[in-house]
Amino acid sequence: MKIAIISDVHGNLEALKATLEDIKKKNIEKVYCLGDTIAKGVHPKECIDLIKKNCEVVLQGNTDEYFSKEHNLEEKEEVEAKRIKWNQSMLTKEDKDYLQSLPFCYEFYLSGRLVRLFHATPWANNKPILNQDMPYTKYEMFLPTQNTISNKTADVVVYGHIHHQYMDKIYNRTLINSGSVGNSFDTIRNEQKDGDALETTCSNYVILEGKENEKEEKGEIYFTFARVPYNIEKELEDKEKNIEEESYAYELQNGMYRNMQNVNKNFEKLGIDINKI
Ligand SMILES: [Mn+2]
Repeated sequence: MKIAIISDVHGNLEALKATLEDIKKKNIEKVYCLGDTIAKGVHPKECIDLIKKNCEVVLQGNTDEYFSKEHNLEEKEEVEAKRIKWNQSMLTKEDKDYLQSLPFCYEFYLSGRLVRLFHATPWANNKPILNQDMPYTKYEMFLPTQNTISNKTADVVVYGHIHHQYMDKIYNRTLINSGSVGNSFDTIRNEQKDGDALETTCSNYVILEGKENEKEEKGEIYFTFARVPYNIEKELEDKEKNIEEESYAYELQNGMYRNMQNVNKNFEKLGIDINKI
């Protein structure tokens, strides 16, 4: 059984279409989505429709939850109120109800391993856990919480949210970030050391392969990291509809987060000088 795990489409229709085509070409039986289908890009509705049609499991990301719920806009800062209104203007009531109804977590067995999926962490859908975080922080990603389906410690965790694909082994457990379909970026960028920015700005997803529903017998299991190019300029043709036009185009074209100061703060917390890596 091959399962494609996609995440963080963020309203990028060209990236999603290229990814689904790639999945089809590879004869992958199932597609699971870890959330954040909307926000940032100008095609949230089209992306929701494609996700609904193609994904057997769809989880709720922080932006799915945030932009589909009611807000008291008077309490929000002007820029934020504008952002909420803009994102909501592209969704129907049915879309919003659908996003609100999505589950937090999904679990299944593959070749004798308990695989757990969620958007960001098992305790909240908006906390970034980075590849650079310490092993004891990463270990917490495997632990059960009130949001998980079972109260077991997972063997394999696949999550999204940070838009940065990686795999790590922590105490003989496997932690994978699927990367982002529509808004990929690396968490470390350095103008002198960076190679081809398009390498980063591809759609990223992960393929799991193993024996589905096998709880006991530890058989072969495969993790494949996919990077699929897509037509970035075509996606940006509608960018004047985007209130975040410039920062959005910057992210798609450079594979770099618009607000690197926030990322750098995370590194500072870890005692890492971003200029020295
Ligand atoms: Mn997210």
